[in-house]
Amino acid sequence: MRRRLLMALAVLPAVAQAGVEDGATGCASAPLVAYADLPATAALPDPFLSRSGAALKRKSDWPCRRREVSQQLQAYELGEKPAPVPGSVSATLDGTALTVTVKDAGRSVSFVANVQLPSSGTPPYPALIGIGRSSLNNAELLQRGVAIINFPNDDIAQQRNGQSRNLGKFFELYPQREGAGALVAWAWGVSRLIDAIELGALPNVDAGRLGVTGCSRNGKGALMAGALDERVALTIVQESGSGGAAAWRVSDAQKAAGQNVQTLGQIVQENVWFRSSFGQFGAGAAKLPYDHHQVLGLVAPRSLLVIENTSMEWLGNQSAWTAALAGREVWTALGATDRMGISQVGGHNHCLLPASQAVEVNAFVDRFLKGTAGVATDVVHTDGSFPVERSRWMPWKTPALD
Ligand code: MCU
Repeated sequence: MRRRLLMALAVLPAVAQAGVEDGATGCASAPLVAYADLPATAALPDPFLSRSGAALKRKSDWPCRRREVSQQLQAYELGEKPAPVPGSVSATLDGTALTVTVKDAGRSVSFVANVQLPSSGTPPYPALIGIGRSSLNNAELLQRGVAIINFPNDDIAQQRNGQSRNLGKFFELYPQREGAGALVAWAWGVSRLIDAIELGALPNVDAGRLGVTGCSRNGKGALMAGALDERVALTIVQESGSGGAAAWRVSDAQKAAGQNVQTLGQIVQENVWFRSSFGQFGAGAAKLPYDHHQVLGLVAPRSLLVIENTSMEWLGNQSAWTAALAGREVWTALGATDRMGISQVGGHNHCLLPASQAVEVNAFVDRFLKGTAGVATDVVHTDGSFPVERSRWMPWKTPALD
């Protein structure tokens, strides 16, 4: 009997275990608060207090806390990410063009992602998904054994200007979701691309070793894609600025100090990256029950590298430094500090990766996508002069969770 069972198991096809976008289960959270009832909080909110006010005690408390912040981010800022629909994704590969088709409720859309395979290594390769494209050291990454996939984000949700609202394939599939921001539409699309890879649409790519990256506006997208899908092993957010690595509150403070910084109030006018109702926070970010240090924290305990450019005041250089340091405390609480890196280097054009940061990208890619042992990823530095006012912005304590 026992022998027969073992034989039956052995002939099962070797299907890789599919991951899940959000692995939290059995969470009991205090309800979301309506905008009118949100209290103003000057400091960056405490990442370690759940919505009920209870302090986190164990590492195992993190998935439900993470879910709470993800819900807040979607409810107030991005728009809700549609849940995966089982059986809705199919894909075909023609040369380097991967066509992904998603069907839901009688509607169907297709998008094309372009795939470049590396010139070294052994398949299945790890892969980096570029929002639009990757602005990293791509030639080097391909030589080092990493595939690069271009995700056509503008096709999923347009971002030309403030008139781009509700345009793109996401809104063709989900017309009832108008008002959602482009960032969440892109994050949804990246998840469907990952579904297709998990289905085996790219036989030479390893669905268990995927990263996302993007620069500037597309860096904001990379952050949201990594934050909202736990199947993403490594997130590299490049010069994302306000709406990405920067904290809305600290950007408001930079602006109040006379600097030319993009704030929440400005960004909701410029483009459609955020849900239309996000404009209600435009007078100031203090009513948000979270800030972007916690959006960075949604990636924890997976790996995150934040690359910023100190020369660009508009991006909220001081704000991104402060928020990234605050966000890194989440990894510290989870005992995974060296999975989160912060690198801020100026003196170069926007989205042109300096050689010193390419070294850091390679280290994160080697350790977290290629799985190379013994690679140091302790990266925390800025060439800016940004004294961090911890008592002002982080008046909370980082717990050592059991
Ligand atoms: C840093 O990302 C944006 C920024 O938020 C915008 O204000 C500016 O117009 O464009 C940046 C960008 O995407 O540059 C390519």
